[in-house]
Amino acid sequence: MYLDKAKISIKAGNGGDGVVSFHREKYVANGGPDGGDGGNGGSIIFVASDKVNTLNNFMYEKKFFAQNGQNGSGKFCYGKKGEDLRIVVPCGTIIKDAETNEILADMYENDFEYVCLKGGRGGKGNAFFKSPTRQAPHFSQLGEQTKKYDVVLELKTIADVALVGKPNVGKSTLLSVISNARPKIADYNFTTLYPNLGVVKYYDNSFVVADIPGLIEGASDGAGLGHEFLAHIERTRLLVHVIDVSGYYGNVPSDDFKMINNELKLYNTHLSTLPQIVVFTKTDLIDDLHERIAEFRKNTKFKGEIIGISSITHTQVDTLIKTIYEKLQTLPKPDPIKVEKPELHVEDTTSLNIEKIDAHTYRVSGGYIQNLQRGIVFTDTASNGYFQYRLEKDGIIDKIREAGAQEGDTICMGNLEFELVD
Ligand SMILES: Nc1nc2c(ncn2[C@@H]2O[C@H](COP(=O)(O)OP(=O)(O)OP(=O)(O)O)[C@@H](O)[C@H]2O)c(=O)[nH]1
Ligand SMILES: [Mg+2]
Repeated sequence: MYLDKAKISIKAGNGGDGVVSFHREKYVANGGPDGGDGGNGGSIIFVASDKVNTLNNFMYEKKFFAQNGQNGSGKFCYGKKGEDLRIVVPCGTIIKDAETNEILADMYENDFEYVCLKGGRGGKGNAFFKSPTRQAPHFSQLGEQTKKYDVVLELKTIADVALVGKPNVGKSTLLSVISNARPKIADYNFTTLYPNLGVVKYYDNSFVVADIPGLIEGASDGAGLGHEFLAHIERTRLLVHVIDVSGYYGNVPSDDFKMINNELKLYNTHLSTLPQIVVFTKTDLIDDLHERIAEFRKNTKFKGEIIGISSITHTQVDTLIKTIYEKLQTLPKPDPIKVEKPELHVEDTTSLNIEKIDAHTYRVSGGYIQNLQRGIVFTDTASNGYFQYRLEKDGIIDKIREAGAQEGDTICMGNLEFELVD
């Protein structure tokens, strides 16, 4: 089981409602308003971690809803804030808006946090609305209601180095010798079915190596495990091209080298332009390494480093680690993928739509109305008066008339219906 793409639903918590409450105490007449604010809802926060390498956690769990804020209460008590929901993803996960496919974030660095959805704001309690002219407000504000969104998570592993080569040449064995990874190793093709990552220590420094399933001729047409996993090494800086030099299976190292390079080219030009270090493995089985290297150079014209190693006897393994580390110092780290859309949820407090639904009925909707109505208690005369005042002042009534509405026509706004009068 290996998941490198997942679609999940996320929702920040709703804001809690503010409340209407008045101070009550024996012998104290007309206590003032003491309704507390609602708590903010919890946010949805993605966290990058190098402790996980797959998106397997999202195989069954698809809904991630943060906690709602609690409603306020009397005696100026604030509602409790909803808890944030932190969703841990492997480093290198790209988060996209499922609807538009735009990139929201690249979870590039370990511990990087991305606040994808902010919790809904808590509503104000009536104590907040007290003013010199309004001593006893009988209204409070509702909490902000949040929306559910779908996002796609895509894993584009961040490794500095990738081991490429034919199956069974000893890639996983090498990874197990140089790093903390313990991949499966066996004497047959396609032992490795999914990418493995390992951290290689070099004195006080370290780098990350990815071991991917072996490639065979025709991988670009889907042969073997195909090109599927090359997407995982697109962000590496260096390829370590692993070749079985023993000839035990009748292979010719220079032919293997050309075949793999051709497959890389067929997959995408970027991978085939990465610098390579050639590693000849299984040198414990031969005693003419230098002749084999010379022949390889002659057949391939390869001018880069060639290091002969044995993962069994550990011959030259330290030299290889040092060579890789030093080469990496000359290669800049790739930049994170550019974010196309910085925010998933953009608060809309301005849009306004006026539509005629029949001869004498108009519907007014949009972010402006929703935002305004959130703070209105229609059973309260003062609050209601404020609503009407804003509709006039912000020119909404004029716009409704411009849309063709006449005296006596019905206007619908959210749950509210009223007649247009002068
Ligand atoms: N003698 C010898 N055998 C080795 C060496 N390195 C790996 N092997 C053996 O080669 C076989 C294949 O090793 P793996 O590490 O599984 O090879 P792989 O390249 O990861 O293979 P796939 O996952 O199938 O692509 C195993 O039997 C290993 O024990 C080596 O340096 N010397
Ligand atoms: Mg393997």
